Amino acid sequence: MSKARVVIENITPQVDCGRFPAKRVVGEAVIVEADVFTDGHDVVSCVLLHRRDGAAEWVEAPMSPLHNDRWIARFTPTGMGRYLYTVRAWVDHLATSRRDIAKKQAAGQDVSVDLLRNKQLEKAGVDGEIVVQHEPPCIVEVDRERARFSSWYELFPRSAGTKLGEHGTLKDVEARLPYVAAMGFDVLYLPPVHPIGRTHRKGRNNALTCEPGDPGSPWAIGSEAGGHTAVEPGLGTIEDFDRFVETASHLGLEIALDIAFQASPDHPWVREHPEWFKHRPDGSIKYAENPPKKYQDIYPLDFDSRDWFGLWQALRDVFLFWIAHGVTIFRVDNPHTKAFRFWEWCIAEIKRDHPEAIFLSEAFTRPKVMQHLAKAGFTQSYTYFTWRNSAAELREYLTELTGTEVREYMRPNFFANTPDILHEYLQQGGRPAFEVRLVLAATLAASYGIYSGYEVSENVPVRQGSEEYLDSEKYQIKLRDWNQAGSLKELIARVNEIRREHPALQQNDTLQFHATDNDALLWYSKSLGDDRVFVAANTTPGWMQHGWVEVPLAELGLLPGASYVVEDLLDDTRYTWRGGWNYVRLDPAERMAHIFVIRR
Ligand code: Z3D
Repeated sequence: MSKARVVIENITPQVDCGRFPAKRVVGEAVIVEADVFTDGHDVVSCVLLHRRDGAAEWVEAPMSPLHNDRWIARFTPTGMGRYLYTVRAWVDHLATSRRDIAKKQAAGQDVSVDLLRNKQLEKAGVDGEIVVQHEPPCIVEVDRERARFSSWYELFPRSAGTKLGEHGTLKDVEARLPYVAAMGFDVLYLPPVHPIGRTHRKGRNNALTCEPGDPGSPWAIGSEAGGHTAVEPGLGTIEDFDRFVETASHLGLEIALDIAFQASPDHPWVREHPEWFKHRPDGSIKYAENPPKKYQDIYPLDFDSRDWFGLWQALRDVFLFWIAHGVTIFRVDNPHTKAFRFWEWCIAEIKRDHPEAIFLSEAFTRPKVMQHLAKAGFTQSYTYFTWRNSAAELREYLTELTGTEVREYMRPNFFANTPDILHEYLQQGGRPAFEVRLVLAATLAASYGIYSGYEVSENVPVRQGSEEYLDSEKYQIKLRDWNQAGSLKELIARVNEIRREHPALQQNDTLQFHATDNDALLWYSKSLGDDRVFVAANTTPGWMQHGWVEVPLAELGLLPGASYVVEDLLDDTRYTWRGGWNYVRLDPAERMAHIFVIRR
């Protein structure tokens, strides 16, 4: 019980009543708001308290009133790690007395008694008032910049060779690094690089039996050569790996590794830790699944194991092993098929000593499950982007991601394709579809990625109605001509350059869709400070689309009849526009999108 009269409610940002942290990057302000009020007419005062987790003292910042009893203040974390914040408030008797005296004086009333009372209050100060502090404090997890803004390229190292039928090595991938760097990517993501099992090894096109010489799926981890902390001998040695990471970093590329917690029947863990697997009454272990997908070449780990904590620690140590080899970005395979509390523990454990670590959640599952993984600590998340293709679907989905509280904890990473997902839209739309999906991914989301082959518009499915590639690299080595005519590599390089030059594209919070009179066109902008980028995109690769798009003149400080120049950053073309509504024409034969800035 307390006679405190002030109420503090609805602090934002706050995820699940403070159960999980919100997310920010270093140097990004945390703008804190709260409802603060009291009964009657007394004046309330409040301050924001913030501190780095582990620091002894709160830092105090005054809060300012907005409207409707809402207050605001901000702080800017200067380092990575967790920060705590809360709001402290009190009924401010002195401020109340001063306000009332001023009112009475203005009305010509006698204030002599009030002045005496005011003196007493001045002597008592804040100490004389009952201060309320919201408990528990809220948490914000502060990551490095790349957590928010990153451009990913995925390739299979074993396909990096130059001779047909030869297994590419890490040295071969080194030779391809300049190609990836020249396209402007900053994260190079590799599917698992570990030894691949032999038992139940899959053959080409997901065949349940393999032919001699078939390399198997890299996700079928573990053989007599080792498990999650070993390098597939066909790729090289751990020393080769270290050098590869080093060479990549000189080219501005960070390596992201795929961490897939599962085991081929030949994985050392199957023998050394039988208790980490679920055995059926006949002693066998059932293969893994992610319905409707069947992974006949791997065993799932059993998070119900009696030795669950031993398992947790071993999995954590896999991350620590690769961190010791210079990798701090991890794409985590099917995290929704592992215990959520394991992720919460594991990611926190790792970030305590390595706050620079970034975890991308590969979960294409129910929205709540994806969101929970983000709350549990995943830095970035794959999304449904591949399956949102019409303008209306994109508008609705992006509004959910960037315009609701989801944005406080889930950072989307828009992959335009993956080795598992070649969407029908790309299969049927050909090069124009690849062009527009690239521009959309790269301008709608601050983090995006492509899987190699995208730049040469690879679009042949294994069979009609399937999203799997024909002759998928998941089961065989593939050679390609990266210099073929029609490659999108220049467009990709330009788009990545635009992303680097325009801070507006390095965040998602300010995304706005603007009006157009053609439903097949998508017309949107992002802004940050003085930087503002507009995008017009044709979402129907088979058809020319034209129509009128509305420029928010007032927001830009332009008068209704003003004329101004819009410049397409993709090809430096300039157009003179006038007033709010202007005409665009996007013909697949010429271009699928404009990325505009306004020049005055
Ligand atoms: C995906 C992985 C590949 C093949 C399967 C094969 C399996 C194990 C999957 C399991 C998770 C994730 C990966 N979505 O490629 O599946 O497609 O046929 O059974 O080897 O690996 O790790 O992206």
